[in-house]
Amino acid sequence: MKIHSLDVHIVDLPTIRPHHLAMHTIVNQTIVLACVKSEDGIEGWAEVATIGGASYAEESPEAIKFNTEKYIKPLIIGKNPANFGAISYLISQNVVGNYYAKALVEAAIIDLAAKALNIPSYELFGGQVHTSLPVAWTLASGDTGKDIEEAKECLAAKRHNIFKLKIGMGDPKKNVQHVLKIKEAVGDQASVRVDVNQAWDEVTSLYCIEALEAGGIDLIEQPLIHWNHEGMARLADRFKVPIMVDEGLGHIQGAHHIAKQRAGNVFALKVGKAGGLIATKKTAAIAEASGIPLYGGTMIESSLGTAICAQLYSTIPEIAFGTELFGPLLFKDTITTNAIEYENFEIKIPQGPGFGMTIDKEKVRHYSRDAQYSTAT
Ligand code: MUC
Ligand code: MG
Repeated sequence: MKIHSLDVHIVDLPTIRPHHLAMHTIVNQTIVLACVKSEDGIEGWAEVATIGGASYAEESPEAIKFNTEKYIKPLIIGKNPANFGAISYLISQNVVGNYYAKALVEAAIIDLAAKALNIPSYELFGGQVHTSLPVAWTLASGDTGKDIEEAKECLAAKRHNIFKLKIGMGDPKKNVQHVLKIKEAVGDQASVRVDVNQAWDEVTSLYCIEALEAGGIDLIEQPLIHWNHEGMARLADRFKVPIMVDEGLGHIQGAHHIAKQRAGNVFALKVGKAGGLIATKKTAAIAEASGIPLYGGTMIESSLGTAICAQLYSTIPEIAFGTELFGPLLFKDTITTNAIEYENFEIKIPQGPGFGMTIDKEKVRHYSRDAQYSTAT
């Protein structure tokens, strides 16, 4: 079997409410979709997401699409999708960086390879260890009262009992008070964690983390700018509450350095930032070998991107801090005909073939930015 074509679509999907991060407020989440087709017409689909154009990661959705079409596509046409590891290696030898683009193409080829074998993609990664995984919800409405209401609804519906609060925007002291009010409202019924998205300096981190730790907060995600590994190591050494590295963790070489320096004592995995499923699995191995616990992160992907991450995370034995694969619940609409299921505070791992999701091409057409799409397929 050979890969015959690759198409990339930028899709803007509205969210159910504004989602506030330090660098951007999401009202329309942009996802990038890729479709690879074999000569005999089997399709492999994949999704990656980034946040706020180029404000969160170095690659914007437009850069992902352009570089995939111009520089990665010629490397994969005519190749056998069953050899997806060799194809990813070839891409890495010819394209520097561009991790989200690489993840997108690799995942589409894996979907195709698994569909051709009529098996779920996780079987290509050692098979499933988990059939479901704990799933956090991010409270990021920007309003304490609304966040408490949202948290209580989630608890009552048995949907989430882990809450992550985005507190990088605005006054750090007020944000800490906001977090502590929410923790007080949910008490021992839930784990409350914060994501600072790189917004604090070390001095601010010292007094804020002290107050958060005293208030029973369970995890502090990326307080410092992504390059400040030494600062992260000092914080991880100083506090009992775990300091998780997210934006600071990308390629596997960086993961190795962070592990050696203990520049964070929990790793937030993400398939996009690592550059694909193979690299994510390698990152998990680096963490395992270093005694660093894992968290299954998200870039707020819709159902397809969430299925990709969920299937891969399901093959990793220990995900001690659970996952945050809530993406589909934040979107008003979906680009697949089947949905990701959530039950009893967990995400159910989608079953195959491929990543287990069926694309709704009408919806892709409807939300796609690409005017060419209707004629291209
Ligand atoms: C991030 O930094 O973790 C994940 C959940 C969320 O609300 O934002 C993202 C990105
Ligand atoms: Mg984060």
